[in-house]
Amino acid sequence: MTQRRNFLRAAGAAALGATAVDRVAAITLPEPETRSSVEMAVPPTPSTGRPFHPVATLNGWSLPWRMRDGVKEFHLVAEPVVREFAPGMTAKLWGYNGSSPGPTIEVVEGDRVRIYVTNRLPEHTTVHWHGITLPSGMDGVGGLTQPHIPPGKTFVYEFVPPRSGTHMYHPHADEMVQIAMGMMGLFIVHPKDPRQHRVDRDFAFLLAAYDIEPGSATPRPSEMTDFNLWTWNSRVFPGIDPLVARTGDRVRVRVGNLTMTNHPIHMHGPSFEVTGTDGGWVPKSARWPEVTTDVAVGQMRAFEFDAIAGDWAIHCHKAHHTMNAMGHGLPNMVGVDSQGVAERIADLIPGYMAMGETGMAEMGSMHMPIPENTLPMMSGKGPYGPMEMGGMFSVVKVRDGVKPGDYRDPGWFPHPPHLQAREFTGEVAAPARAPSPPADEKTVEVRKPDGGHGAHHHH
Ligand SMILES: [Cu+2]
Repeated sequence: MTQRRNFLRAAGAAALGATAVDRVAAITLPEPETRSSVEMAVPPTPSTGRPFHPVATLNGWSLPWRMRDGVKEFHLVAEPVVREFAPGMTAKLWGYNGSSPGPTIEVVEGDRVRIYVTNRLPEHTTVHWHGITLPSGMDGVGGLTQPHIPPGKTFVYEFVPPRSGTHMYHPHADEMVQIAMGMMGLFIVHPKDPRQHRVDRDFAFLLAAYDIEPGSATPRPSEMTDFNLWTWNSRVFPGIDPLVARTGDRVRVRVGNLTMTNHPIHMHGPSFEVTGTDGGWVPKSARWPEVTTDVAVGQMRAFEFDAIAGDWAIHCHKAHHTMNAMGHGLPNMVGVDSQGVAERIADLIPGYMAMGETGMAEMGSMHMPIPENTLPMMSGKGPYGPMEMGGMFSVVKVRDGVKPGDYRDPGWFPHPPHLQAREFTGEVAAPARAPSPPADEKTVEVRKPDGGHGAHHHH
């Protein structure tokens, strides 16, 4: 009922707003598609327009379009949404068409694209098409290239993406709030010739960071550096889809960064090559093999590899980005025997528990009381126990028998027993150790900082 009312209100608002732009378009505005499910929906091969191989947006979907007089027409609706970050926690965000990130927009280079944007937010917005070369008046910078889109109004953008690549869209209006609230989406431009840059599987996700106080659901948009939830497509591990492929598949992963810090994305197993940036494709002669690629703020990277059977971790290599909230302000207790202290504090604060004397791994298996709508700091259960991960982490699951177009989780990898680490039960010889210097030769040098460049002397 509510959805129906919202739809009618949206349709009314859209028709009203569009009169300012195009009276004819107002009558036939494409009906906005809405989806709030977190289940990945890979679109079928397109039935209209030029053929392309659709991307798999992790926990996401692609926006359907309508062909009208040879133009691909999309309808984006900027609106408040509810997003499940992982089972056990939902957040009140802003997004597009029912989701954050908004639906992926997929077009082909040379397509004429028309995008209606209806604003159902409580404040004005715009949409910037990040990385796409277009007329500057279509660039979506509020105040600079267009008036802002007021609440309740619809604007229309129209352009022809000249080259294929990995791009994104996001507001260029009150960005600090609107991006911090989850407003973003992927914009993929496919090559005109589908044989060009062809891969078997093409995954895509956006990096987003949120600051949501444990026990609450709305991000604090004024936060500048101290975020506590590190997400891929507004999901955290174990809520992030696995990247499923068949042994030998050529796989592409496209990553865009709309957080306020860089993320070194690291993949276990085969090495990969960065084949594309937000500026286009990297020439073959300029590619090199690596296993980690740093994605800076505002950047996009597409990398490719040949899939090898197994369960391969893929994650941000900043360790605190593979954790959820509550990782904040914990004193470093490694190596500290707090036994006596804990007992004394427990007298004052019932239920007090000392954490982290032997590292933090124990937290992966501890059942601590946590506030409602809050995820454990580290979780994710594997076939051999807790994985002690959260945040920006997933698994590339490669199997021999996966059918083309099948992205369903195949379960855990059945390691051949002789190819898996196991306990050694024989006699363990004394391990080699680095010799430690005799105690009397130990010296401690303390150098006082004397400041600036003058501190460096030549003798
Ligand atoms: Cu990171």
